Formats: sequence, structure tokens, C-alpha cells
Amino acid sequence: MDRKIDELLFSLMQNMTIAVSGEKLARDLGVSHSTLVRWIDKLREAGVEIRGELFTGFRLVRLPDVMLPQLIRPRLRTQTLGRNLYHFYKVDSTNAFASRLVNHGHKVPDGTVILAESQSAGRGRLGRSWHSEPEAGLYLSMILRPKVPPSLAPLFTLATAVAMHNAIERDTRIDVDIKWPNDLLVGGKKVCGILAEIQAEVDMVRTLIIGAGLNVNHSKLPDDIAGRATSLRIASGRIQSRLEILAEFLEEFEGLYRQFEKAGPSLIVEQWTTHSSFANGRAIEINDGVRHISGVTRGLNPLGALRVEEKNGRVTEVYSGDVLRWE
Ligand code: BT5
Repeated sequence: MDRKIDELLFSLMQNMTIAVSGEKLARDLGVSHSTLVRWIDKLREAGVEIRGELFTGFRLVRLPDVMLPQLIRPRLRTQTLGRNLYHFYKVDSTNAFASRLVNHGHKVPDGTVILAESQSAGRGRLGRSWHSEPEAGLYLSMILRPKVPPSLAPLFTLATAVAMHNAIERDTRIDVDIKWPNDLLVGGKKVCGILAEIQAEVDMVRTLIIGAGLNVNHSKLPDDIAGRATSLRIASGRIQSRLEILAEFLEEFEGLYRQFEKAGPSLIVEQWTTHSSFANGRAIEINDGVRHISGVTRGLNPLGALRVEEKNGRVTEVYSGDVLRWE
């Protein structure tokens, strides 16, 4: 459905300076006048400013910042990641849509990417929610089928954090830190969160869905998270390009993924360690789902688990969890 609306928006964008007759748009898209009007309304609801009506013709007021596949495709430098692309103006959650796609038996190619302008039920980890303001953020999910046991799945969330870190730094020159396991921080505040969901047999991952939410152009965040969250725009004082960051991210992630398939986790582990101030010497308290572990971080093990030296000198290796406190 949204694919046709993308086509409509793209043709309005190609005719920015003139009003395009509703008659012609409906004919080109092969839909009735009433469907056209409904789609125009849907675009307006999504924040796209369109002037006019069916009989006068429609014209865009300004170039909208929408993640149109027609704009993304020419910028993609990947082989497979993002080549199959779904784009929504509004969806409940890109991760939820991805699992519906996989579960309903559709043949979903590896590396499929789902993008949304806004989410009505963006998900965080452990049942928490993700604030997903329209147009301001990047909300994406990737469908992957790595040939690994479930125990190695957390490596791909580390890889996502590294890829997003590199994409943001390259594109915006903003300093980004990675908080274990996979939040991105700017000036100590969260700018990006990652949610990996896995469908697996006991010894093999069937499908891995990795979602990432990045605050890009929010001018402010809701009061309940404003103290611990920020956006790239707030941090840099400039509007940033979601499109360019996305293209960089997909290229970076595909590079890490391919390297993993060829040579194992070492590059992901090495890059994560280089870019995270949490890798070494941080006092930290973690809930790994079973118990609380407090101690000082001592790097990642070769499979990506965080090594934490506890007070009694014992080193515990933690694959995933929630950081409760850190210094
Ligand atoms: C995460 O969870 O950080 C994972 C967030 C993943 C979101 C993406 S968006 C695309 C894809 N589709 C989805 O439905 N989800 C993924 P967690 O570590 O549990 O952090 C959640 C907590 O971060 C919340 O409880 C808030 O305190 C805070 N938070 C919520 N929205 C935020 C935002 N926009 N920016 C910064 N912090 C936020």
C-alpha cells in the first residue's frame, strides 16, 4: 500500500514547481480520484505539505524529508542489505512488521530492510517502549539469517552499534560512544537504541531481526526521557540527513557481516572495543537476567561477551543484560 503512496510523492517531487493535475496523477498511478485524495490526506497526515485539491492540481510546498526507496536506492552501496526495502509512513513497529513478514511464510530475502517514518508502538527491550516521533528519527529493522548458533546472536547487535557509530561519526563528525551492550551515547545521553529479536532452533539461528532507532532531527525529547536522551540535531545544532546516515550504516553493517562470515567475530570485537568507553576499566553493575554483577570491565572475550572483574577477583563473562549503574 505505502509503495503506491511513495510513487505519488515521488512524482510530486519531480514536479516541484508546478501543480500536477489530480486527473493525471490518478491516471498515472492507475487509481480512482477518491483513492488519490485519500493518499494525499495520508501524506499530509505524515507531515508532507501539499497545496491544492483534486480540481486545481497538487503541489508540494517544500521538499519533504521522507525516506523514499526511490531516493535511497541510488545511494545504496551494498550488495544485498537493503536491496529489498519496505517503507511505511506509519507502522506499529518495524520489528513487529518484520516478524509478521517472516512468520506468515512470505519468502523474505536475507538483508531485507524495513523503514518507517513513525511508529505507533515502537519497542524497546524487555517490554519497554521507544519514542518514535514522525520524520525526526531513523526507525529501521533488518532481517538476517546468519549461520550461527543462538549464543552468537548478540555479536550482531554489537556489530549494529559499531556500524551506526561509524556511520554517524563519518557523516556528521559528532563524537559517539557505545554503551554496553548496544546503546549509542552523545555527550553521555542516549541517541540510539538497538533491539535484536531472534527465532532459533536449539543450535541454529533461523531468523534474526535487528531493529535500530536513532534520534536524528528531534528539536526536543519528551520530558520523561529528556534528561537522558538527545538527538544528533540537538548535539550538533544542525539538521542532519537521515538518508545519508542510513546509506553509510547499511554499507558499514554489510562490511562487518561479510567479514564475520569470512573470518569470524574478531573485527566486530576489535571495533566495538576501540569505540566504546565501556570496554575497559569502567565500574559497572549489570543485571544479566539471572543475577546482578558488579565490578570493573576488562574488555570483550573473543566471542563478544563483556568481561567483568568482580570484587573477589573473579572474572565473569556477560553476553547480554541491562546496565543498572556505571561510573
Ligand atoms: C532500546 O531499548 O534501546 C531498543 C530500541 C529499539 C528501537 C527500534 S526503532 C526500530 C525498531 N522497531 C522497534 O519497534 N524497535 C526498534 P531499551 O534499551 O530497552 O531502552 C528503552 C528505554 O530508552 C525506554 O524505556 C526509555 O527510557 C528510553 N527511550 C525511549 N525512547 C527513546 C528515544 N527515542 N531516545 C532515547 N531514549 C529513549
